[in-house]
Amino acid sequence: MGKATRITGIVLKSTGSWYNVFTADGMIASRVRGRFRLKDKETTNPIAVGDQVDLQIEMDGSGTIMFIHPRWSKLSRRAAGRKATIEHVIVANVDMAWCVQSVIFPKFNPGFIDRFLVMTEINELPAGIILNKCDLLNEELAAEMAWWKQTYEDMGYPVILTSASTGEGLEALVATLKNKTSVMSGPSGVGKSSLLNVLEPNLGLRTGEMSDYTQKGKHTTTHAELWPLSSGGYVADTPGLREFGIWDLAPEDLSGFFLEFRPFLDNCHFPNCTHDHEPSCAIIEAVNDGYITPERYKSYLNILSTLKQGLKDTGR
Ligand SMILES: Nc1nc2c(ncn2[C@@H]2O[C@H](COP(=O)(O)OP(=O)(O)OP(=O)(O)O)[C@@H](O)[C@H]2O)c(=O)[nH]1
Ligand SMILES: [Mg+2]
Ligand SMILES: [Zn+2]
Repeated sequence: MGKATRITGIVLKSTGSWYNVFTADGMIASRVRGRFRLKDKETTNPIAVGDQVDLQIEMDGSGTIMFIHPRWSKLSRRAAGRKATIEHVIVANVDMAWCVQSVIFPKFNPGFIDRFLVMTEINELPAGIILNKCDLLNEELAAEMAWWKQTYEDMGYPVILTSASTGEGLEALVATLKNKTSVMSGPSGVGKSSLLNVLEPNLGLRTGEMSDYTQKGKHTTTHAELWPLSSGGYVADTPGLREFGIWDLAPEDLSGFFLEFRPFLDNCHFPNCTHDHEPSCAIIEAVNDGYITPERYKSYLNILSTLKQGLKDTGR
């Protein structure tokens, strides 16, 4: 037999044992060599959706993944239900990450957004926020959401209000997804798959009912998958998350990833200030002076305490 064929492609879907790799020769169902799985124990998935890989084509037409190209970006989080030392890469090689929230049903969750933004800042990944189901807004909630929109926009994050039901905001969304690779992440039931179905009706993604009892989603999407957009580019739909876990961050480094905290960080009395109890803290002063919102500061304290608890849990 001659030299084995090698071909490069991008992983559009991973089911755990099989990967759909999109190549110049079409989609090739591929497997991993055992050694890749063992090589890096710090991650749940050494090969993620979005990875660029080199395949060797086997006799039966399937691929064997021989090489993973270095990632130039990633959206990752702490692996669920495991120790804080394990990373889960949601998607690799994306230009932009969107945190999708619903304004109600399930309840808007700013704590989720703030954890998401910490991870995108750590990974230096541009991020934005989608506030979906705005057809369900009443006057009071609309004012509240307008406040959050302004708050995050002031930090430099784009915020788009959308409705998969009425189509509101979808033009803006289409424009920002065009010719880029983007990812939609967020809690279950916020409408990630519904939004993509409206943008790209032939996708036919499965969408879920809401649980009447808890008003939470039912985790309808079970795998991350990249979809080509007819306007150019790709978008990844991902499974809903209960919480966006932060991976590999020392508590004292957290404040640097709250963008609006940055101008004040050098002015604390103690250089290793964690801004929760220390005297002469410039962050606490900035909150009192109205430069940092109490909501974001509270969110910071919540995350700080989980990071400190995480250190205890792992015995570090
Ligand atoms: N009123 C209203 N309902 C919506 C909207 N978008 C989605 N829904 C409904 O919300 C429910 C959940 O939608 P999905 O698209 O499955 O949510 P998801 O974020 O993909 O959820 P997971 O796949 O579980 O993570 C479905 O019943 C949708 O019909 C919206 O803009 N307005
Ligand atoms: Mg879904
Ligand atoms: Zn401080």
